[in-house]
Amino acid sequence: MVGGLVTSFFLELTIYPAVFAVWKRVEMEGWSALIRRPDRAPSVRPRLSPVWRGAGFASFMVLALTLGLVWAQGGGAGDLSSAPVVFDQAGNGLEVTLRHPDGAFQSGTNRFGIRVVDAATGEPLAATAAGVQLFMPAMGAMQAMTATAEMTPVGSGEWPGQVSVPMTGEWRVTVKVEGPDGPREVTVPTVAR
Ligand SMILES: [Cu+2]
Repeated sequence: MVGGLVTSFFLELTIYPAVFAVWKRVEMEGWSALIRRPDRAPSVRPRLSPVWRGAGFASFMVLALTLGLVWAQGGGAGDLSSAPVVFDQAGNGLEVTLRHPDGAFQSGTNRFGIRVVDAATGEPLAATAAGVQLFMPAMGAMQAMTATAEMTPVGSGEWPGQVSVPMTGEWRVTVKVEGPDGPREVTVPTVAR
């Protein structure tokens, strides 16, 4: 997502104005404007009034910014399905794959994705709900901690999620699904960096 923001910012500042300039030239002078004619006097060239140039540029910027934002936001499901695998764990008739853009949970806000497959058929599980919870047992004077993720269904057996992890260290991730054969869960140890 950060990458998308940087790229779209770069596009807005460099590529789009250049494309806009070429487009305007072609609109005024036809495609021949793209061919350089050194013999032509520069004063012959018609010029857009500054108002039109400003308006055109402003509308282009708005469009570019909107596209950039949509791209950055929509990054969600798309780039999560190719993100590094944190774990791929079978148990209770399920196979759960958890992906995270950084390859591991971090302390702070995390976006991640899970994919749940029916271990018997190898097909995505037709589950109606999924829950993901991180648990860290009490250690010395420190109380046990729980972090519950917000999951969004996006398709068969796939959910992107978001969770706020209070600290680095060893956590147990429990993935619960409400499948056709009732609730099932898989617990996997992981380390938040
Ligand atoms: Cu702790």
